[in-house]
Amino acid sequence: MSSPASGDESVSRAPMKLHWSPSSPFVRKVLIVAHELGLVDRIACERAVVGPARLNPDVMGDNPLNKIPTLVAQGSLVLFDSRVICEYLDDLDGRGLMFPRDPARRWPALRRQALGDGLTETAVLLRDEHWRGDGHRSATHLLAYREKVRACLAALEAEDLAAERPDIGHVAIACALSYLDFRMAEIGWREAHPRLAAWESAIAERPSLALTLPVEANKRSLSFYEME
Ligand SMILES: N[C@@H](CCC(=O)N[C@@H](CS)C(=O)NCC(=O)O)C(=O)O
Repeated sequence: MSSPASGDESVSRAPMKLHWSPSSPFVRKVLIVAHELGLVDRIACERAVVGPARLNPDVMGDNPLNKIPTLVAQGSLVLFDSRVICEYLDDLDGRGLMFPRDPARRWPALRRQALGDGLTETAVLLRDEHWRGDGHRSATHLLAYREKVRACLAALEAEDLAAERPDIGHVAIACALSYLDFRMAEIGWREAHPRLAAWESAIAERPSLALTLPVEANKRSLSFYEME
């Protein structure tokens, strides 16, 4: 009789725990990938309240960075951040759908993932700077973040995003755009970016995206130090 090894079916099909919030764009990225790969039933989402100044001991027990998504995969295997988790899920699936193996598709996909994630990160920084409140905001930082968001949107408008099925680059970009809609709809990016808007409305119809739309986690408004 052999003891379970990492390749053992019973081990590799074990449920996974995801530190999760319904409003996090990076958690959403992981869930979209899980839906696309048919792995979502393997993941148990556990609500985690975190913020840059809101430490969560449960999350920190698994990830010293206090960030979500964090995936407790199998046994002692704990993974973060969204890029690593998405690649892990793609590996579990085995078809290379999200992280193409062909270099001609792989590097554009990874570059787009970096662009999409970077846009989300900049939008988060912009939102956080706003949340600091009157007298605490840095006008210089606000200007720089807005300029980076503008430049990313211009770069995406020029990008040929057409594909038979989405890869990790498309998922990251779609998450970034819907995060702009969710947190800073006043930007109204669609009007000046018609190609990108047409691409976004088509990809948004996929069940993986429609089922994971961001939801406001808190009904009451939070102070800067409570923010998620
Ligand atoms: N690069 C990370 C970013 C994750 C991230 O910033 N998550 C936010 C929520 S959207 C977070 O956990 N913030 C808590 C903190 O900064 O301590 C990823 O791709 O997973």
